[in-house]
Amino acid sequence: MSVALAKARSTAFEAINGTEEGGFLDAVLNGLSLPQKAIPSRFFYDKRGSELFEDITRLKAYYPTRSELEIFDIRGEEIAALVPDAEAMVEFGSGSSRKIRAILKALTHLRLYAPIDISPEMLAAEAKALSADFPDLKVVPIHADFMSPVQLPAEIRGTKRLAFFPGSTIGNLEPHEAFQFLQRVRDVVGSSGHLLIGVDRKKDEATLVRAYDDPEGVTGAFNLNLLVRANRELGADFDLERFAHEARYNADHGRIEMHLKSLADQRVTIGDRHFDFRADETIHTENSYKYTPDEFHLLARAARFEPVRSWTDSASRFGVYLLQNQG
Ligand code: AVJ
Repeated sequence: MSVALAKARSTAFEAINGTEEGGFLDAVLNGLSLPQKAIPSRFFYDKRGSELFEDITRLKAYYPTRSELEIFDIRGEEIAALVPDAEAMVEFGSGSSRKIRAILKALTHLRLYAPIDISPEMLAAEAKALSADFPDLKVVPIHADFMSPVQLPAEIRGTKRLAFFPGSTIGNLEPHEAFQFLQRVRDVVGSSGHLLIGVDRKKDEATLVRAYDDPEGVTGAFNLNLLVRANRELGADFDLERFAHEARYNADHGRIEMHLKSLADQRVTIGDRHFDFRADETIHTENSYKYTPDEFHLLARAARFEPVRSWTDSASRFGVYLLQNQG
């Protein structure tokens, strides 16, 4: 192994140590070796990527965050009345602080809030900020990868639990992974426990594509930041002038796809590995699946979650679903 590659390997492993799927370097080397080159979307979220995502959520074109917040604001009390016994809320992947605040404001009977997150910094910051604003709420951070089986602390295990998974993050999963994820959530909430989940809906293609290809170019910068990160962390030599952001709707699969498109025939080097690109060849960087209410109900029922009630925003763009474990 070359020195550059050895250094890149250790840096990547330090950055993402503990995740089952391994680090950024392996993901990039393996992903760029596929016939359809790909880099998994979870690597978007370095410091800069997390900031850019926060900017995305405030864009006019990116409706999901605004639509979901509208639902929590208007329907908060109605949601609270449907889960009168819930004592603890377990959030899968924290960092969505505007959403958790909107829902905690309505769910005044909750005693405990347990965010599960892979980032200890994110957990600590969120715990501190929420404890200040909700003094009666006990915050119990759980440091874990929410895609793996999670061991709940005893004080959470002994409560009636409501899981929270906003933001249509489930859309990043392949449908079979989403199904497996829902089964895992059932284990976390226990028998008769609930899940409150936000899921983006299918809609006209123009609205969908605009949300992932905003005129301000923020989503483009978010996508290209993967290459910036690879150059910095892995010593790759991606020429940022010769890749372009692309968002397309794949109607067959019901998903938005993001790609990074090579603007020329070119070769990229990472350590002692080379990757050749033809002009117009792409790196597939994200899937964001969209579900009609019927499709999502079908998926939920298959995973033995019974739909209790669902809501949408005034423009019928986004779905919030309250489900109950039937297992
Ligand atoms: C965080 C996965 C819900 O798919 O809408 C936003 C990520 N990517 N713009 C989404 C994202 C490009 C977002 N999720």
